[in-house]
Amino acid sequence: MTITRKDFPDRFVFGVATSSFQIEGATREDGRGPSIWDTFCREPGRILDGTNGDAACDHYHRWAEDLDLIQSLGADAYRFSIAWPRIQPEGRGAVNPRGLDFYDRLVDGMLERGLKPYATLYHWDLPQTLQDAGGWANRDTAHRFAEYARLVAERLGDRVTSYATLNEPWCSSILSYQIGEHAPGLRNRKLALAAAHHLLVGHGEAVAAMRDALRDAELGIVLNLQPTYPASEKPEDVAAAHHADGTFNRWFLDPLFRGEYPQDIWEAYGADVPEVQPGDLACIARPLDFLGVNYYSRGVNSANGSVRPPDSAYTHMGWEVYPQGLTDLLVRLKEDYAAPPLFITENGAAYPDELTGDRVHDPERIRYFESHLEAVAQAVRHGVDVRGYFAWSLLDNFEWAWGYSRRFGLVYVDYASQRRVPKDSALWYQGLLTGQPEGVLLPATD
Ligand code: IFM
Repeated sequence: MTITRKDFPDRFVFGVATSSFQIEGATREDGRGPSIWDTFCREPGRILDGTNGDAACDHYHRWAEDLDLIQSLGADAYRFSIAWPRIQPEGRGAVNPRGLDFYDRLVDGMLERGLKPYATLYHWDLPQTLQDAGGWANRDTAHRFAEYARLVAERLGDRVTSYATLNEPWCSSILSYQIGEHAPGLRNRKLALAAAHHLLVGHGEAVAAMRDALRDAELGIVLNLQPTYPASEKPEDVAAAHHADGTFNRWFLDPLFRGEYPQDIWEAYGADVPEVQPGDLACIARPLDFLGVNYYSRGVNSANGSVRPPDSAYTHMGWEVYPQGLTDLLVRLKEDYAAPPLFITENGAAYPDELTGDRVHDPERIRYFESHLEAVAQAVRHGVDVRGYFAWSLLDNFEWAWGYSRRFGLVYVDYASQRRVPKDSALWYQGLLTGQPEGVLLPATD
């Protein structure tokens, strides 16, 4: 299979994605306040390898070199996130000018290199002071988020024209407040559903605030979506897959694009459902300019729980490689939700990469990217309006509860020296983007 840019529409955007906490480091510099992830990393047993984000990829200091790398890939765009605790160390009120200055420099650096900035406002690094007041389970956090969104829009709006409010609200609610794997590490379904609702209200309020501050910006949200399939045609397996789809996908898609929660799941949640105030659903369902889709794998469900198909390939995360799921998902978003224009805002795979001299050979990752890009192209051929694709991730980075033990980067990071070494997949991506199969990336850094 050889995929080329010609398989995509003319103005299709290709880029790479990262997030603030996973790469920036410098967690105590230039007035940044503590985030819930700084706190969580210090709790014993939370992070597989006992690490934290203090240094991460040191992107806060090496951003220019990292932007050079993105440019040398031939990318059109860079999806990055803004750390709320750099802008408002307390999560409310006073603004930290040095935090805004950092993103000013970063955005200017992108524009100088011909890269279009795609900003995400919240990729999980909530200011700790807001968590001390209940975090997303407290409705006030939604209002604070809209205030922060407006501050960012007012400062960057003359140069950044694309904003996603939230990254993956399923993770920052269910995974964080019910399953306990992510900060703040709680195990309480009622709080998780309150958090999910307040995240969505915060999204809606932020969209309103940014529409007010900016004339022409494109505003959207990024969801992690996982199509679910029944393990067999037995009615109980079909019902299990439908239920899993409801809790994972429809719980977020339905309020955003239909202005209602899915009735079957609402009933299943019983007394744990969130308090929905008058006007909330209209606020959540405000029209958007795009939906960002993060796709990694599918789910297969039976009445006895989730199933791992035995003949499939799996990544280092243990996630099944299933590109057809991406086509199915994109077609469904068009057919069931009449979704706005779509971007694949994340897609990629972790493998246990090894540095051999100056090379990292990662053929499985290349195959993963190729097959998923083919899946996107297939959805486009079905008439789905997909506008862009961002590979996750530019760099190996802090993979949350997995610490630095899982590598998703196109570029290998030697954390001891902070040396960056483009992997074979980076050369492959550069070949796709520039049309020059023998492209030469920036050499490994010292
Ligand atoms: O690294 C994460 C990212 O922060 C959010 N989406 C999934 C990625 C891989 O787990």
